Amino acid sequence: ASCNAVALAQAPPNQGPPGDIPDHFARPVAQDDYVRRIEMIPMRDGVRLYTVIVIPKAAQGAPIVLTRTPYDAHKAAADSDSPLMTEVLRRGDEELAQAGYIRVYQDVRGKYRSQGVYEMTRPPRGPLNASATDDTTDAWDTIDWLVKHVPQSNGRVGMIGSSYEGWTVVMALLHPHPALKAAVPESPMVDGWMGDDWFHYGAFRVPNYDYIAEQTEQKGDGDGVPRAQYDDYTTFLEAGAVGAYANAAGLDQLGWSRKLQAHPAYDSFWQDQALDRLVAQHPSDVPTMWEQGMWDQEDMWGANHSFAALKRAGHEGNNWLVIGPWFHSQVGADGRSLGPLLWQGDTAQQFRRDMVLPFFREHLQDGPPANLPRVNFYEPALNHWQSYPDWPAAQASTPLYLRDGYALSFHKPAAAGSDSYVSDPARPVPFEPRPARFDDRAAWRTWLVHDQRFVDGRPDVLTYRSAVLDKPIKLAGAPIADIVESTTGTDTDVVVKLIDVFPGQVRAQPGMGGYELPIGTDILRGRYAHGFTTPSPIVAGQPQHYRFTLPNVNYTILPGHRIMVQLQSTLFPLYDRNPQTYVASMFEAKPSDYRAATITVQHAPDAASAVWLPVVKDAAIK
Ligand code: PG9
Repeated sequence: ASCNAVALAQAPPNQGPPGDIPDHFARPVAQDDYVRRIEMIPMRDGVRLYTVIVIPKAAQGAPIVLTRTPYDAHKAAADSDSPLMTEVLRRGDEELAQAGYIRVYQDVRGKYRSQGVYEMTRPPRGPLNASATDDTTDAWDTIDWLVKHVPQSNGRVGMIGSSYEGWTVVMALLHPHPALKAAVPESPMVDGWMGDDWFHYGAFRVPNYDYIAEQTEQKGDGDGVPRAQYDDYTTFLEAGAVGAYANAAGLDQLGWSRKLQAHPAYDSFWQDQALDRLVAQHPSDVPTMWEQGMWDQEDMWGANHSFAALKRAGHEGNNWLVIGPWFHSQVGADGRSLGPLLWQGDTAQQFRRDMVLPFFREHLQDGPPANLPRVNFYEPALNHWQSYPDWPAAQASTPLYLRDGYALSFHKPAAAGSDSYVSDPARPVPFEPRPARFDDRAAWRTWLVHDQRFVDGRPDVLTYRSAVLDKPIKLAGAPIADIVESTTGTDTDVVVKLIDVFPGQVRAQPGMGGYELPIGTDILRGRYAHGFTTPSPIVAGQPQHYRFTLPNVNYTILPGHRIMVQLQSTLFPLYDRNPQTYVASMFEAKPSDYRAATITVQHAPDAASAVWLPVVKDAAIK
C-alpha cells in the first residue's frame, strides 16, 4: 500500500484518462445578437483596466455608453446567459441596448480584474492624491482608447452610473475627454460627510462597516462583518462605541475604516474631495443630467447639491435635475412603487426611456433636441411628474411652529412653552421596526417611507401635529429645521422628521389609513451646531438653535391630511449613538461616556422651534 501511495504521489497530474472538464470551454456565440470584447485598457501610468465592451452585432456608427464600477464589470455585463444583449446587460440598460448603443463596463483600478491599487472613492489629484492619476484621468484615458479602438462607434461617449458609479461619472467631468458628450450621474456619492454615504451632518452611518468589509477585504468580493445576533439593534447596542466594534471586527486593517475614524469632523479631508464644490470650481461643458431619489436612503445629497453649486457658479445652462419617487438606485430597476406607495406606471422606466434616451440621442447621435425641462421632479402626492424651469421652486420661508399641546401652527407661539423627554443611549429609538437587519434589502430600501406610528408613542419621541388641512399645501424645495433645545448633557443628536399624516381611512388603499409618511428625515450631530469643521461641547442647560436643511421635496399635503413633525435624538443602529457627553471622537467613546440626558424643546416667542417650509404660494394644484 505504501508503494502505491508513493507511485500515486509521483504521477504527473495530467496522466490518466481525459477528464470531463476541458481546459477551456468556448460557448458558441453565433446566435448572440451582440459581440463581447474584453480589453485591458492601458492608463497613462501603464496600469491596465479590465473593460467589457458589449457591441450590438448590427452596430455601425453607434454611440458608446460607459460605466466605471467598483462592483465587478464582468458581472455587470453578465446578468443572464441569454443570447440577447437586452438580457445580458443590467435591467436598467434595456433601453440603451434596444437603441443599439455600445455598452461598456470597466472595473476601476485595483478592483476585480483591473490592475493597480484600490482606494475608496479615490480623491482627485491634489492635496489628497499626490500621484499622476485619479478617476478623472482614468476616465479620460479610457474614453480616448475607446474612440480609437472600437470601429463600430461614432466617436461619441456618454457616461452613466448610480451611486459609486455616479461618483465615477462626476470625476470624469472634472476634466472631461472631448469625446465625452453627455453625462448622467445617478444618485452620485458627492459629499460623504454632509449627506451621502458615510455621515449625515456628522452622524456616522453604521452599515458602512459591512460595505467597507465587502469592498475592501480583498480585490474581489469580501464578506460582511459576521454577527452573533439576528437583530442589529442588539449587536450594536452591546458593542458600545462603533470604533471599538470596528477594531474588534478586524476592520482596523482596512484603510478606509481607519480614514473614517481619523476624520470624524468636516476637515480638509472631506472638503477637498467634496465633488459639489469641485464641479463648481471646474465646471464642464458636458451636458449633464443629475438624478436622485426623493427617498434615497444612501446618497440624498450629491445630485441636488451639485446642481445647486453649478447653478450658483453660473453653469445651470448645461445641467438638468431629475428627482424621482425612488429609493437609492431604483432608477435601474422597477419604479412602480416604493414600499406601500404606488405610482402611475414604471417611473424608473419613464426616466430611462423618456429622459435619458432622448438626452443621449440628442448629444450622442445628433437626434432631435430632447427639450427636457431644467428640472423634472415626481409629485408623489399627485402621482405624476412635474417640471420646473428652476430649482428650488420655493425658498424655505414659511415657518411651521411647534406649539403647546404638541400642535403645529403657522402662527408663532404667543407664550413661553417647552416639552421635555429623556434620551437614553441604553434605549435608542430604532430607525426601523426591530429586528433591524442591515442585510434585509427590502427594509433598507424603504425605511425612509416607513409608517412612523411604530415610534410615535415612545416617550422619547416628541410628536407635533397640525390641524386637519382644509386646503392643500404645496411644498417645492428643501425645508429647513430650526429647533431650539437644551440638553442636560454636553452633546446631542437632533433628528427631525417632516411627516404627511394620511386621513384615518383611505378607501382606495385601506392600509394607508392614518399612515404617517415621512417626506423629509435627517439628523444633525449637535457638536457641529456652530460649524462643521470644529466640534464644540454643548453648554448643558442652555437652549440653542439647531438649524439644518432637510432633503428636497416636491409634495402636496392634501386636504384631509395633517402635517406632523417628530423630534428625537437617535435613529439606531443606522446612526451610531451619541454618548451625550462630549468626547474628542465618538469612535472612541468609553462605556461610561454614554449617559441619559433630558432634552427640552422650546416653543416660545423668543425661542421658537419651527420647520421652515418651501411653500409654493397660490399654487394651482394639478
Ligand atoms: N451608496 C454606495 C456607495 C457609494 C460610494 C461610496 C460608498 C458606498 C453605492 O451604492 O455605490
